[in-house]
Amino acid sequence: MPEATVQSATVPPPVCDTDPFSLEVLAEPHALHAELRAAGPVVYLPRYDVHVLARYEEVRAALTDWQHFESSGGVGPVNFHHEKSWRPPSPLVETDPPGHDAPRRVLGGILAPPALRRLRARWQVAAEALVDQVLYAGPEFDAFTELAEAFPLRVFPDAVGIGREGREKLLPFGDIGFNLFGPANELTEAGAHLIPELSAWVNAQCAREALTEGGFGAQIWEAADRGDLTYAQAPLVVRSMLSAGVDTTVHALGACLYAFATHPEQWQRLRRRPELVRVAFDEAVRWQSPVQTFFRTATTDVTIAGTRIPEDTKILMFLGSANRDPARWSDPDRFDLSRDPSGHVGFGMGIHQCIGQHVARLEAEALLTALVDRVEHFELAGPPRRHLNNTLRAWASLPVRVRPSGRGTSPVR
Ligand code: 4IA
Repeated sequence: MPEATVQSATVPPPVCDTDPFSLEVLAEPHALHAELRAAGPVVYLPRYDVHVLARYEEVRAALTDWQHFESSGGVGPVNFHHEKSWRPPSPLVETDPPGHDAPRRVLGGILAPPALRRLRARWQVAAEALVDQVLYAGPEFDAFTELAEAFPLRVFPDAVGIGREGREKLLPFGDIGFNLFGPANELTEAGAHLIPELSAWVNAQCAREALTEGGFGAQIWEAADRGDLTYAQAPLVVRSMLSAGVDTTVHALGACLYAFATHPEQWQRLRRRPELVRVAFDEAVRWQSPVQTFFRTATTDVTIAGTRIPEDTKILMFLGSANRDPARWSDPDRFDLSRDPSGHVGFGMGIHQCIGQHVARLEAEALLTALVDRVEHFELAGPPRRHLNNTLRAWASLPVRVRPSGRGTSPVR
């Protein structure tokens, strides 16, 4: 095709000057999302020299087209083809086939629903004990710190098989990692001084000797023994679980608890039909999108809706915006258990779709089921506070007041 034809077939995208990673937008992103969706299917952001996708259809299409929108160039704004990452690239989220296949297959098996079945009863008991303990102390508490943070920290590090010492470093490590999937700004600067210590601790937890027998981590090393992974990949796959598996679940549970504290009628619906817990979790993930954004790199010149995205440049996808696109969802800003939230892109889509989602669902099911039995009514007892992060829609505090049903057991400690 002659060059002139290519040129004339290409339309310049609308330009947006707003910084999506400014603290103001991170605190309240929905107005910008609506503006980007209305502007067009592709918008150019000169500030970061990236094309952005904020509509459901285009976000989904890019997520499922790894051949044109690769992850190997990094899923943040840094282009790994030209600049070094802050850490050795993840063999899962920062690679593509063929390198991606073996780590994906191994971890996918370890975290698949049948493999998780042995955890269900134990996690249910742990959730009931935690909820009983919190309710015993009184009807007002911080549902974010005491439940959404506390529950994953009680069960997930044990399931991976890391030691007891230093677990308080997991959340700050995750926070730093998710900030670094965004641009250098005051949030990345605030965490920079902690990177050496936190990374050294996390890397030490990934060593074979640090992992207890039978846990997810030990199973990854056994896969290396079988030749299903290289010994160089094994610790990095353990690192992926510790990077991606804590903060994400914590803020997704925060999203659930915020949803029910602000939608008491939806809580009543869940209490009448507890089999909706899984729908509730996915609807909360759609509605809040704990992971808001991710980047890809164009492997060739790619044309989306007439706009040319040049080879080797970055594309920014707004998962949180796609999940509230009125062209895909009716009344998208409503948290509603009567809708079918499947098809949301809160866990991504395609070959990189969240590999830990079954673990997250199991944690949510345990915690929400324990609460359904024990709490008749939820409400906010004060203003909830956000925690700002470049990638996560996160919480700092969620004060609630509850009316216990009186069906709990005495606290187990
Ligand atoms: C990794 C997308 C996000 C949840 C994520 C973060 C880190 C890693 C994977 C996924 O380190 O592999």
